[in-house]
Amino acid sequence: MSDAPVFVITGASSGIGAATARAAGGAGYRLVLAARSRDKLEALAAEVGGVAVATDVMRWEDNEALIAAALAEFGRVDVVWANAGFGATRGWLEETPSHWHDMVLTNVLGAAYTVRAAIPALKSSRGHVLLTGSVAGRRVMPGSLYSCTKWAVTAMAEAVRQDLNDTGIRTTLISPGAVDTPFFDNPSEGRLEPDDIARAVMYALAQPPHVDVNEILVRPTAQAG
Ligand code: NJP
Repeated sequence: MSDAPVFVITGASSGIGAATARAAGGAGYRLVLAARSRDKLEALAAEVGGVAVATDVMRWEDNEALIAAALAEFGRVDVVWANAGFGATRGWLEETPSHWHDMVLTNVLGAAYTVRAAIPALKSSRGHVLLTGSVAGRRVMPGSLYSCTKWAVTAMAEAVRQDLNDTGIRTTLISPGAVDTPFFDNPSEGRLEPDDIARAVMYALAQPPHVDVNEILVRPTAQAG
């Protein structure tokens, strides 16, 4: 039976999460892939291995079921990455209140739920928590409630790190600049590729146990803000 580390990724059906699943699968991790789109997850699992668990991170029960599925399949969890999230048009009058509702619940409460559900298993494995923040969680974007959600994730990473100090669990905030994924409605020149962020994640994971890379902020070489 394999003793390869087990990596749970939310937001794995697309973009940064899917690219990192490919990189981690190639590096030998056993994968647990989570998002709402079961069909995309199953296609990715067929390609890279691992299990697909349809999960809406806004729902606490789904996060519990995700970690339970990982434990049932593999018996342990070594890495959990709260990566699911999405944006909104800037401008305080631009998006519908229900879009705001789901964005805040996904980006903030969903991330907190995913980490919470995983902590008991991570304590056993002396594992690793990853959260996806943003450049927008390091500077204020005009009219951007999305930016506010990512400031909350920046704070969450440090709150979790301090809470789990002395447990052996490491905490890494991955803060991307613009990455060419379905996050954006339109393609554009000059963005990072999802693989660029996957390499940053793999770097943090590859460090020896006494090294905790607390944050990686990656911009395209030309990104003013
Ligand atoms: O975007 P995309 P990215 N429950 O749209 C999932 C942050 N970020 O890879 O549920 C569970 O390809 C969704 O799957 P589905 C960004 O804020 C990005 O760029 O099937 N899953 C999909 O797998 C986010 O935190 C940029 O629709 C839910 C995934 O989330 C992370 O990077 C810059 C869900 C989104 O994949 C990945 O985004 C930056 C839910 N309730 C930060 N709602 C950038 N692209 O430029 C959504 O600074 N998902």
